[in-house]
Amino acid sequence: MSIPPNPTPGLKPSNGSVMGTRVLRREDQVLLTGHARFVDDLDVDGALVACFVRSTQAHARILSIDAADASAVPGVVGVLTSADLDGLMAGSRFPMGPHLARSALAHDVVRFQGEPVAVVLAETLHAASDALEAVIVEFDPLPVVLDPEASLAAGAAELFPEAGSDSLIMKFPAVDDLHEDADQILTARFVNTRMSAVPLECHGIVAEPRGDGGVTMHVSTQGVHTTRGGLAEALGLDESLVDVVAPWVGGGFGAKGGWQPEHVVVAHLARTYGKPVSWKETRSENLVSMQARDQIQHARLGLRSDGTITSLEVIAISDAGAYPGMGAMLPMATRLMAQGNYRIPKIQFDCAAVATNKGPLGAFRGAGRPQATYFVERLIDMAARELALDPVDMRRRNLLQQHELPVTTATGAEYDSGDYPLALETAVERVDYARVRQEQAERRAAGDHKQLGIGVACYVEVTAPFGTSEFAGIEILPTGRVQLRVGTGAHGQGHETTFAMIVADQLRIPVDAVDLIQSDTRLVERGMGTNGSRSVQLAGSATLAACEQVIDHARELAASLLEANVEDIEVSEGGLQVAGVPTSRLSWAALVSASLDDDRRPSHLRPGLGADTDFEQGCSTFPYGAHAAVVEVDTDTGAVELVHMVSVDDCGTIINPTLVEGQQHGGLATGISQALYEHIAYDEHGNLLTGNLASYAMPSAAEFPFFDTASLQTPTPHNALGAKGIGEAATIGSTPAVANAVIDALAPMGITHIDLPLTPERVWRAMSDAREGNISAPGHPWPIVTTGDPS
Ligand code: MCN
Repeated sequence: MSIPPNPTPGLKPSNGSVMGTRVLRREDQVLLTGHARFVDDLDVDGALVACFVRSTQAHARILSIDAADASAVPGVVGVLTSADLDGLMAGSRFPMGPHLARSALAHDVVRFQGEPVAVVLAETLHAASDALEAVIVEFDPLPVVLDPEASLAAGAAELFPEAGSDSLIMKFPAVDDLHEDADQILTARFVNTRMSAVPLECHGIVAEPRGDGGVTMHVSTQGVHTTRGGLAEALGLDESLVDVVAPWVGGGFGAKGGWQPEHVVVAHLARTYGKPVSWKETRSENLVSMQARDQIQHARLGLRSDGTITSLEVIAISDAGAYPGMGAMLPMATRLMAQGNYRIPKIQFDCAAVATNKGPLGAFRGAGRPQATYFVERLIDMAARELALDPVDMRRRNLLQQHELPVTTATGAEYDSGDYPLALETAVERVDYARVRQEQAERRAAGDHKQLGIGVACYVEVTAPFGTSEFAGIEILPTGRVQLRVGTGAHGQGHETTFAMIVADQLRIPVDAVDLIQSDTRLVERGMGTNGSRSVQLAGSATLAACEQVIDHARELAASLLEANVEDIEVSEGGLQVAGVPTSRLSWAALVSASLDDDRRPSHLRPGLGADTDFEQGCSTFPYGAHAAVVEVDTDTGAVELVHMVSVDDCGTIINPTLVEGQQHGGLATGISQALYEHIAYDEHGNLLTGNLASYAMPSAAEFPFFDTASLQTPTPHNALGAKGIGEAATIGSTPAVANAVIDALAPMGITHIDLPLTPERVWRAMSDAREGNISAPGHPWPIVTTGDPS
């Protein structure tokens, strides 16, 4: 197979279009010079400050809350508990029924350490902080549930007795004779770590009461309209009475897609007290509540002796934490992607979500898909070892070929386009696979204390999985500048640049002549925000469609003004012209002013040059890629060093290669970090052990080698841009690639698996055990998932 030397698109396509070129991020000027204003920078006159009293217990009944001393602290305006909030509920994007619903402040029972039980409202942050210390909460501890498998097996209802169960089970119709074609079945259990999204900016809100009983909120959020909908419902208000504005947002990584109970409380207080109220989350508050992943999979892979995969059986158990919502839905995304890039004729995949006394589980970069790729790619490596096949060969034997796409998988994913073998071969070539294997053999033979490991992983993922339509509107102003409004909300991705490029390309104007308006419900009519790597394909396509409508309209106007046929009017640099007659042309500014002039505008045309569109893609898209990692494992200490990381990613047609590479780099850091470093940990009482960045292992750039990235471009047929998403892709393939590399280094010791993260301690323990001949076989019984609604 021939490999393109560097498939990353070049600087400038030959047709002169700005699309696909390395336009520098327009937003960096304001960000790098410190002029961007985040929620914390908003200085609202007379704003009161809210701080939350949080549970010290993981599971307990609240016996009493004594706020007398706290209320007496100078500057304190009030200390409120659930009893003072008229039954205010937090609301949920994914409600799981009345028995599992959450109070905005804990009512009677707390279900995780850090759950808000009271709120202090004060004139200053200092007063509020002092008062927090003076609130005395008396708890009566309840049994703490931290093991979702044990809870599922016992059918426990410790957290939600009224619901009758702490588990939600999603069981699908049985696949007939599932493993009948298998010569052997490989069994394994995987734990996908509990992590935190750790955006640079934590949650924050400033809520200002409006004169009409409504409220305007500045919130650090990825989706202002979703946040408005949720807050309006929780407050019992019509949406017209709620405005949500996101100023600059310092990262979200999927975890700022909705709203927090704290947001609801703050908005309620602003309306009740008739004053602006702000809340700025601390890092430790963020770490107790912004948690994600945490899924256990029990898997059986059916195999023929030649390495052909025949079948897959999985039970995925999501540890949904204290209040199942998003955490109960995520296994469904895992299920959708369970077939990976392979031909697997039969799949039985059932799921359960279990409530435990940990922070409520939410979304985080990849949201359900990394869980799938991790177990699929670990299984393939295990199978290769079992069958004495090279892991790359094992993949080659089972990969779906380009001509087999589009295809609907056994779990219902509709893969649109891709060349999975090309991605794998590109990664293998770039990592210099044969040479690294050779060096590995030499080090093994020499008994080098630093052993080399090489891991590969293929992935396919789903983008635009939650909502396949998006809004965009454009307006050309009399100055010739263009205003673009989109329903998505960038929080680091560079949309100001990307969407401006699409408009610039269509209207043949400079990228700098486009102003992006986003993340403000007062200025943008509707939208579903930024999540699931949906923005470019959906809002970008809506932008393209809006431009086309404006051009159609403007061509009619120009034809009339230039006394030419509409068919002869074409877009030229900065305006429209009669084809082949550059002297007969009108700039966009001239066209707008003519259009606003009743005497010059033909009567059948409306004034102004603008268009609003809702692009409906109607389906998701499926980017793919392959990653390869080379690690050195110190067999004395267990320390792992990542020495080479190759990432080959497809996101369909690329708008801006520099921004795509930025997403690849960020995604890789997240995925590698899950493999090696990050892990939310609790002790046996449900105390969070990783409540700050000294104990939660957040890596910096110093922990990584320079990433070796390449792009493939297989356009999707589902939108005119040909674009799929890239925002999460590199996260998804990198975790299993690195994990496979570490296990590969340790293979001669007989080690077949270590649960993430592969910290020096875990690797060292596995090596010590192996040296003592203690290799653990799958010791966990297959979980029984018997009931549930097949829907
Ligand atoms: N792009 C492109 N061509 C394409 C697709 C994308 O040039 N075919 C480029 C564009 O420049 C676009 C960027 O890649 O600005 C990301 O586009 P897309 O894949 O559509 O993803 P979204 O813009 O919808 O971003 C969401 C995605 C998600 S789900 C998470 S989580 C995540 C991520 O983006 N969170 C981020 N990347 C992040 N980056 C930063 N800095 N901060 C976060 O919180």
